[in-house]
Amino acid sequence: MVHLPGPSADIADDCGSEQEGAGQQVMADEPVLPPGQYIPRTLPVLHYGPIPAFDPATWDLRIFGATEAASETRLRWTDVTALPVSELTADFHCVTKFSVPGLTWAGIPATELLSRFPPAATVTHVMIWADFGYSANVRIGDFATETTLLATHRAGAPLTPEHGYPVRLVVQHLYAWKSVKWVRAIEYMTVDRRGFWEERGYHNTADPWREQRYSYQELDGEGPPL
Ligand SMILES: Nc1nc2c(c(=O)[nH]1)N[C@H]1C(S)=C(S)[C@@H](COP(=O)(O)O)O[C@H]1N2
Ligand SMILES: [Mo]
Repeated sequence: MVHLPGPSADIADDCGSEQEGAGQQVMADEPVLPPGQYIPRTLPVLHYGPIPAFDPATWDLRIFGATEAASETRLRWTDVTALPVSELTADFHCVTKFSVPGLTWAGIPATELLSRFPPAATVTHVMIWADFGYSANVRIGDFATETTLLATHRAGAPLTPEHGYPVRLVVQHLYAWKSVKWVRAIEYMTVDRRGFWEERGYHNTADPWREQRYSYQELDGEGPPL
């Protein structure tokens, strides 16, 4: 069943606000999707390159770059599993236009990592690194949102290998390519750099509610070039 996008895009254009929900009619059981999105039958698996093997004895998560402390942090898997967790239910929006409503995640809030391993005051962005060179840059404000998680679980069970086991980022309010699977490092940056897809023609910010899909939209703010 294909779900057609709600009127949020038109409303945003008319009133100059990108917020959804203002005055629109929505059926109670119909999720409101960002413009141009549809709901697929199942959660697709989508990534570039192979699924990395996980060995808890050698695996680590590095926090490096412009840290407040002089040195970088290297967490082992047992360090990560000792951190506090929280839960999140959120829709998942891929730039290829599928949206999966109501996924339930559990994991370490990004705010928890930021408070335990603080960035320098000058940090503006983070680069989230995975195995095999995949990366995504995220503005510090998007990363520091309460709903941003380093997820270890989905639907009450550990992530499956293809969905990012042992740990993936979930930035629920951005297109899913920013939700890096198999996270191995968090780099604090004082100058923005583009990640894997951002360097290959995708939007630097990636807000699905503003339909920020492609990098050319950055030139004139919104929409395709005339
Ligand atoms: N490491 C890594 N993470 C990644 C990707 C990737 O290629 N490599 N693809 C991204 C994209 S484009 C999407 S849509 C989601 C898909 O997540 P899923 O496979 O769990 O549905 O993962 C994101 N995270
Ligand atoms: Mo995607």
